[in-house]
Amino acid sequence: VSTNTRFDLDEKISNHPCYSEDAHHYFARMHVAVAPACNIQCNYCNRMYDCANESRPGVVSEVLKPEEAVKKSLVVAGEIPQLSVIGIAGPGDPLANPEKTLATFKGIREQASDLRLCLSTNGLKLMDYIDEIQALDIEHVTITINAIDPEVGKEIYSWIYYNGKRYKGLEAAEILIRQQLAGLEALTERGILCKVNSVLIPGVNDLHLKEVSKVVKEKGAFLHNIMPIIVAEDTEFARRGIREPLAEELNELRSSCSGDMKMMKHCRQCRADAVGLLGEDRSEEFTKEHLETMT
Ligand code: CLF
Repeated sequence: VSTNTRFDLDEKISNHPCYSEDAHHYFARMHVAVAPACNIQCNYCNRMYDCANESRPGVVSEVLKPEEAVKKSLVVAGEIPQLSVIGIAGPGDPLANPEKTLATFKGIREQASDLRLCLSTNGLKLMDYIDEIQALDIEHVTITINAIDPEVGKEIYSWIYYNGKRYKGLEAAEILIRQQLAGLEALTERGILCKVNSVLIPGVNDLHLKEVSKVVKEKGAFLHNIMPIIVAEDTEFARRGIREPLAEELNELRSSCSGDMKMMKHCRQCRADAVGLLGEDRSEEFTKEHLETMT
């Protein structure tokens, strides 16, 4: 790694609370929930709550229009000086709502150029938006990759909706995984920092995640975040009797994956409308209703 590249990297992560464990004590992020639709069905999701890809399932975020999200970003940046990152992570998939997601990022880029932009996606539609992501200077992208083997993937995803067609089973998993890995490579080639999230699902992908970690590292991921499944009511995995992993199982897996790629250990599985430092939730202070009285 040349000195310049190292400097660029340090600069990019220095105030991002998820990418730098040190930064998370001092810098805050806000998620704006502008993306309600989704283009895949994961077996850990019941579609009533926030997406478990990145955000905490079991809570319902208040969905905003792009202009409301831009306004909220400006107000909250004024109220919370540590705010450094605006992320879009749901409550569905941001790139299944491309107009809303891109209009929001564009508005923030134009009106608050010092905020970093962060995107979290299942990756199915990433390849269609690589140019836009780069043009908007979105420096951090998270892709949730729960499997790289379609045989494992078909146990996790029940269907995908891709280019106007619904796919199921093995074929769905093959397309999704192919698009995720292609998206990861394309982004890292352009110098966009990528984090991979994987949901640890005991009995489904626990023995496979080491391989996932190895492959995503080869494809350029900067950070791997293995998150424990939260088994929500009325989901396919709840019906199948899948359990949540024990803390020791999670720790053991994270240690066994950590080669020379960084493993994230401070993730707090935020809501799709989280506000504040990681681990503190100030979303209730900045609801639509409150914002109207503030401006
Ligand atoms: Fe949000 Fe995600 Fe960006 Fe962070 S959260 S879109 S990378 S700004 Fe962070 Fe929250 Fe864990 Fe996500 S602690 S759920 S890793």
